[in-house]
Amino acid sequence: MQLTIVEYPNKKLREISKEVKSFDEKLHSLLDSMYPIMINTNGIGLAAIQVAHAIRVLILNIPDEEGEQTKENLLEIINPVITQKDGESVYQEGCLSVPKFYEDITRYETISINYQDRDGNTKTLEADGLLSIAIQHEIDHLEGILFIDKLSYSRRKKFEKEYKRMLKERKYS
Ligand code: QAP
Ligand code: CO
Repeated sequence: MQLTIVEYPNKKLREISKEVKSFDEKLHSLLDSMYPIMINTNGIGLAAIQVAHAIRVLILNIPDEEGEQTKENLLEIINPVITQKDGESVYQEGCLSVPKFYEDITRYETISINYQDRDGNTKTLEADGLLSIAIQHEIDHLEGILFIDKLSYSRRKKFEKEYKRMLKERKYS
């Protein structure tokens, strides 16, 4: 399946993604195609809406202690629901749909989620650290929310200005 990353300010990113009900070949094909595009663009997390599919699907591949990103650590998360959340942590986030921009964002430190895997089996996962941050970032995508929406008014203005400049420069290069 040929996929391309949808970039801000494309309105597609504002769509609310729909619950997955069929855990079929079509879903597997989408998941299988999302992984290489995430890896090739140096991502650690990707939601289906970022490749123009408005369904509640996300993948995560967090580097291990050695900094290695291995497919054994790939998480495929479908229809996630946060069931517990606790604490606060700040992390400098980025997003494949908002290239070249990074900002500190406050999120819950630890979360628990219920979700389904590619075969529809129900799972639970408790996460902290970068995994917890990444899951919250990707679940926001399912609601049409981007990390830049969480910036203060002044930082958001600064972002819009820098981003416009970046897009303009990219057009002429
Ligand atoms: C979401 O983000 C995330 O601007 C995943 O030029 C971010 O994979 C979760 C990326 C931070 C937790 C913490 C961004 C690649 C990748 C860029 C990503 C870029 C190239 C972002
Ligand atoms: Co993102």
